[in-house]
Amino acid sequence: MSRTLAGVLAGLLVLAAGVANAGIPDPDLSTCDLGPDLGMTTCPAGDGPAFEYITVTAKRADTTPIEGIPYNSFFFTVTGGDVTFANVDAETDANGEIRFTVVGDESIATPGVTIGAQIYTVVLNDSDDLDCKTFDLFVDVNNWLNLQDFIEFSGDYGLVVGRSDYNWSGGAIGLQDFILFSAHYGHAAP
Ligand SMILES: [Ca+2]
Ligand SMILES: [Ca+2]
Repeated sequence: MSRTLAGVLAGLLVLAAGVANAGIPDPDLSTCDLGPDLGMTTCPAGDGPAFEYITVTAKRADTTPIEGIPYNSFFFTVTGGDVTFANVDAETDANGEIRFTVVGDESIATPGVTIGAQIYTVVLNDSDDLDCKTFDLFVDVNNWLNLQDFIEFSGDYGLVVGRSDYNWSGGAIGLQDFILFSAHYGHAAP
């Protein structure tokens, strides 16, 4: 479905929601929030790891949460690079919340991207900065995780260096960071 057609259908859904008294999201009271992950690490191949989560909360103008809005009624605007969203939940829960994971690729430059959310045709007055780092930060930034990147990573191992803290654990470089790096070793941008 094209974005334009999706927007038109979403607009009709807003009307239907109003008629059914299901509630229309308030652009100021509805929010998008990041976490618990502190940031996203990207592979040039665009295959993860996934950032958990973008949580969008839908609330009416009277502050009550809106339950049951399906995931495909949510849209995102992203500046700073290309990312892919995947819904974790099928619809908003009793708190009006729905979660999405985010995966980026080599198009993202430090420090990251800014993400805004839209529910039906209602653009929320809330956006968040998602901090990003890449496995391919080192030496040549050639969109390929090769031996040079590994050598640089090895030099950071056991130290506190933000660039290699792939699991966003506060700067410490350890086994979990190595496991993440290893899983993407050899990957390159398509
Ligand atoms: Ca590289
Ligand atoms: Ca770490």
